[in-house]
Amino acid sequence: MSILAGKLGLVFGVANKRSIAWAIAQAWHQAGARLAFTYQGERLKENVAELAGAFGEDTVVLPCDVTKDEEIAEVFRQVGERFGKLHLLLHSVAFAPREALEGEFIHTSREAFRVAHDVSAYSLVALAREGAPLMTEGGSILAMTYYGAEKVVPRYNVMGVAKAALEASARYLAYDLGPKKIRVNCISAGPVNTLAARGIAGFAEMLKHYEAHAPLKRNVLPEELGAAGTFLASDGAAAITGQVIYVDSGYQIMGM
Ligand code: NAD
Ligand code: 0WE
Repeated sequence: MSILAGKLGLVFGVANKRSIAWAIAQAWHQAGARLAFTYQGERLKENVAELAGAFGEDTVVLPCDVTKDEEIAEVFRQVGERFGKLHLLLHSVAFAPREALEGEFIHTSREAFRVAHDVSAYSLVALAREGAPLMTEGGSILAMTYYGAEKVVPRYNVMGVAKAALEASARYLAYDLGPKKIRVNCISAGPVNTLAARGIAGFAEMLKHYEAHAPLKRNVLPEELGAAGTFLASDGAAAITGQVIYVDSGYQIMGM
């Protein structure tokens, strides 16, 4: 079932094979999309090039630190040159300085707040603005978020505030880009053991907490994020925009 046949996509946020971006990229690829990838810095170049190579040796792989306007501009210039147009864009990028994810939110420094919002929220606005002109046949922009945007998850701290900004940004972008048939949605994922999650104190307990309390009594699988991402990218979701879709084993519905 090639529901994304003929679609051209650009993926931000692959660090390694455990990245949520990689799970969604694989699903998009299996659904027939042709993809290009970006990586954050030299350190990740080989990793991403090797993974992307699985989709063919000529897969486009470009550097992009999302805090750098010049790098963003260059990515879309290159994608314009190689693809000519674009249908799908995945934003699977987040960062807050480590010290901001420890201890109390009240101690968040001005600089940590700025960095978290720049990398994790503003970047969606920048990527949407630069990507939209290539989405001449309409498109689907997808961003990854987390429940800490709407309820307090101890130690998620400034990332929760940045995710709230990301989700609100997705709604305003959905309004701006709707007339161009470009949809903007978020997937709110339950916890997944990735590079960004590893080393978070208490992460293993969080996985156990979901197993105990989520209606489905289990954690989310990366391929389930891929399947949801494929649906949102497909014409089956043609009338869905500005939404946050929970792929979290049902955890978000619980009050206790
Ligand atoms: P990951 O570490 O594999 O991915 C995070 C990515 O962000 C990396 O590829 C990293 O290179 C990129 N990144 C950070 N700063 C960047 C910058 N300045 N420029 C460009 N890229 C930058 O971890 P992941 O868990 O796959 O995270 C992907 C997304 O999913 C994030 O938005 C995260 O908040 C979200 N999310 C994760 C979980 C989870 O439990 N793992 C749950 C819900 C949502
Ligand atoms: O969005 C995230 C994590 C994003 C993240 C991770 C790190 C670790 C390394 C952002 N910045 C950094 N900075 C670093 O230095 N998640 C949804 C996973 C996550 O992180 C948590 C969680 C969950 C869930 C942190 C505290 C509590 C829960």
